[in-house]
Amino acid sequence: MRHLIRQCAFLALSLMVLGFIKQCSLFRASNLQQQASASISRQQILARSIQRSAAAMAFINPRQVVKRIVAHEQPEGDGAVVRRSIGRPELRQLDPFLMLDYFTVSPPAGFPDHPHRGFETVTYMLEGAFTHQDFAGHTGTIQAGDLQWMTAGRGIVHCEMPASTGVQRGLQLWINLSSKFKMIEPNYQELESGNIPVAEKDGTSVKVIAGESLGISSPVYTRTPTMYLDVTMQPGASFAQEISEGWNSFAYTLEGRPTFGSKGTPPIEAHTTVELSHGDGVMVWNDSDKACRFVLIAGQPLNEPVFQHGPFVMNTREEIVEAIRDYKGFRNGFERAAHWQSHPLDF
Ligand code: FJE
Ligand code: FE
Repeated sequence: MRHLIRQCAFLALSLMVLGFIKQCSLFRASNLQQQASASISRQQILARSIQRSAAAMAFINPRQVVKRIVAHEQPEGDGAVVRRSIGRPELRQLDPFLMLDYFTVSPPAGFPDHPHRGFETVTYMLEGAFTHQDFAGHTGTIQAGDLQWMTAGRGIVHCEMPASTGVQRGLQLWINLSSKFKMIEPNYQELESGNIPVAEKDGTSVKVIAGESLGISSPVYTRTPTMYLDVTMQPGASFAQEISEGWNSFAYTLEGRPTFGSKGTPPIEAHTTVELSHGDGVMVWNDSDKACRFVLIAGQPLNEPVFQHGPFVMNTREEIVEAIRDYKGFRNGFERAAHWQSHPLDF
């Protein structure tokens, strides 16, 4: 009898121990399962964040919008109309940029004979055609999509006029030259539309006027390191553009409503200048249902004093006085201004 009781107690104890062991293993299994599912979701989170950073946060320090200013129409030249981006009172200059004008000109309006010294003018046609003539016998016509990159250096006298009837439109950017290049010989770089490289990716098309975008480089030589892109984005497209740290940058919107800097910030209407903060690049989205177009411009600041008197841009007041004296006295780069006048155009 005592033997039977001992056997039953042993059996009960064994069952209890077995149960306990089973519970322990179950606990361990479920704990392992939890750990496994935790480690999978951590991996997934990591993968998702890598994807996100590649698509939307391509930069360590993405540039953001610090200023947005609408460019209203104003008279300029002889009967021309411009929307001034850089160069207006709220955006006096953005080193090395002195001016960006979106010009609309119909004959007989235009920009008749006038001088330049100390900087570069970059004329990019959007619609129609423009002819220039200078005092050194250099003439040419640029059509929609063509570019003229003119280094005025020590002196140019020229005219810039419509080359046909009706409305002609374009952009003219003024880029300052460093003191060591202000008095160099004048130079022209002219690119027909077909010679401006185009980069395309996922609904974004970039005409690379200067610098590099999406692995494509422009052949234009920039004395003042400059990036100049003409960007068109289809609805839903996003675009990541690297911009050298320390360079100043801005965009000028032509069509549609692009979003700059951070997704969800207000889209920018046409004919608005957007000044960007410093950083290693900028993100742009087209979250609207129409294509958008803008120019994105960046340059290495010169960090030099700027003295400007109309079309003369130097470092000191004395140099400006000298430029005016040289121009009026046909000296020091302006010799050929003595016997030159542009010819009227016939079309
Ligand atoms: C000007 C000095 C200038 N915006 N946009 C003084 F050089 C000019 C001038 C231009 C200009 C030319 C073109 Cl093609 C396009 C421009 C200024 O030529 F208008 C003033 N008042
Ligand atoms: Fe000019």
